[in-house]
Amino acid sequence: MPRKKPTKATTAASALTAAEAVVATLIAHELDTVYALPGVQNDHLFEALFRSSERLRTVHTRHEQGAAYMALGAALATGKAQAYAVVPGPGLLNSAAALLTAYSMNAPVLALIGQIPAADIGRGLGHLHEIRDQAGIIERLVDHCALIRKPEQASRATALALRAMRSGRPGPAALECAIDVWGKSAPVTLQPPLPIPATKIDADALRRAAKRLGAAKRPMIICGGGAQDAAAEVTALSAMLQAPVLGYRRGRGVLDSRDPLSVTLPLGRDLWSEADVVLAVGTRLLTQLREWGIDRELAIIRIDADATAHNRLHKPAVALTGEAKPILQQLVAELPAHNAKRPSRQAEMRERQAAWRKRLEKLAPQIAFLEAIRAELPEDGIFVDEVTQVGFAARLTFPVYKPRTFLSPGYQDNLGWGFATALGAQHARPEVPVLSISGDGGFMFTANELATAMRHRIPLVTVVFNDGAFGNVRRIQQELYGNRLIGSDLVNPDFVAFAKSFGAAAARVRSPQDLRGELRRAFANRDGPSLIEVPVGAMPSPWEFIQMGKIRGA
Ligand SMILES: Cc1ncc(C[n+]2csc(CCOP(=O)(O)OP(=O)(O)O)c2C)c(N)n1
Ligand SMILES: [Mg+2]
Repeated sequence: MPRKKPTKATTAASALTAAEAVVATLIAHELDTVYALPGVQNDHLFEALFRSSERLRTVHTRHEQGAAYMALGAALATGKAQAYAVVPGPGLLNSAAALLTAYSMNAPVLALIGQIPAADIGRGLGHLHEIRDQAGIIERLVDHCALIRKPEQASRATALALRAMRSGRPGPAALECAIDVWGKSAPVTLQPPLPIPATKIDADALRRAAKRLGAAKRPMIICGGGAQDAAAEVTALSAMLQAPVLGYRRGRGVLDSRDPLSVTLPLGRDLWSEADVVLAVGTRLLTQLREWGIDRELAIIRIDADATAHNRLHKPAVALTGEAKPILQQLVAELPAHNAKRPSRQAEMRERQAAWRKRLEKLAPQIAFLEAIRAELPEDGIFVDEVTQVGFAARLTFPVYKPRTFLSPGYQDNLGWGFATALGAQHARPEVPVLSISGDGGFMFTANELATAMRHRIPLVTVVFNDGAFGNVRRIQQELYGNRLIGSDLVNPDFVAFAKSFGAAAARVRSPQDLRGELRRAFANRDGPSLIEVPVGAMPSPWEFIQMGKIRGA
């Protein structure tokens, strides 16, 4: 479909239901899928989805959290807006952890949420799925929400929500619509995509940033999720400044791990202690400012889409508000006029990375499995992280080559996000292999969505590391609470038989070498999902490499 130019002009009015207007507006914004779970409040919406199913696919899941996580995964893998639809009350609440995660990750996810009859909202009459102050609950989860009150408003409300999702700090939005409004029809004027305000770059601040960076002796760049669309600019700046680039969870893949200047957390902390200027791109810097510490010798230059984020913890030397890419483009253009000559830091970084790799060998079992995965996952394949031992190690050691190929849940770090999020990523990017890792604990949060993977033939490859425990919790109880184990042992199904019972391909392997072979087989099977169970023992703790404490300041 050719990209429509944003325009203020609107098309002529024709009679549409509110639901049809929303669907037509989603299509005009180039959405191609709604992840959804139906119910009576939304019957008219599904009727409209049925009628438009050639242009807007409906992918139904087995639980609302699956629908919302799939939309999140699709948004993270594509960088484009995605939508999900659920019934009110329990439907909304079932999807809420994913919506919260989308908020935390600034991911453009649109929630379409049903409502009880319009005239009775707020009256406490006990309608099906009624919940007190649904709008108030939604308001805490998103930056933009609205109730569609009549069909005439539906298209513009949708376009406004989709614009809000991409303006300022990006993130999710929600639209509510009552059971008796979705199906009402009226002459509706469809709202084409509204122009997204371009980043206005503060020229003075930009010059000051270029001067500071240009004069820096030991500059460093730290990337968060907000840098994912600025890989070329970060790469250019890193080379010009000989600045190492730290990416941990959401910032991984912005600079290719094969670049010697690309570093992860432990070495990043050492470099933070030595740096005189840090360029922070699309990151909250919470770990750095709260855990690692800061002093007057270190000047921070912040680029953040959210103007209110700059001064929350620390006043930066220079603050630039807006999308990272256009700001960094100008910085790349301005820097040569101010840039000092610096010796190459490549050899130094290679050496220091090697020294850290030696220390990280403590995580040998995790690293061996990750090496097997990296060897089989193509360069542009997507790795979806989880809150599990192999995931923690992946954040520290897994080489990532491209942006948007390492999906990690950010500060929610919510157990159980991985499998359904990965399903969404694979659904939205069918042309690349997606690999999901989970522990036995996390996998069971959304394991029911294997049915969704079968129904929609989603060729996701899932590796479940089974230690029969909430292993992370169990280890903490062993090490810090005198081995008083509570609530951390797990009784599991036979994961291979479980996956096969859905019709999925499944296998069990015990060694990294056998995992490689099975992965190759699984990636070749594009016909549907594959699960590989890896029985494992307790794994060494990664926490000494993650929570490393203060290194600067008083
Ligand atoms: C939503 C949510 N609930 C609880 C936790 C706390 N938590 C962190 S790790 C963990 C155990 C993970 O178990 P599993 O998935 O089997 O991975 P393992 O540590 O055994 O590798 C728990 C319960 C969390 N991070 N998120
Ligand atoms: Mg486990």
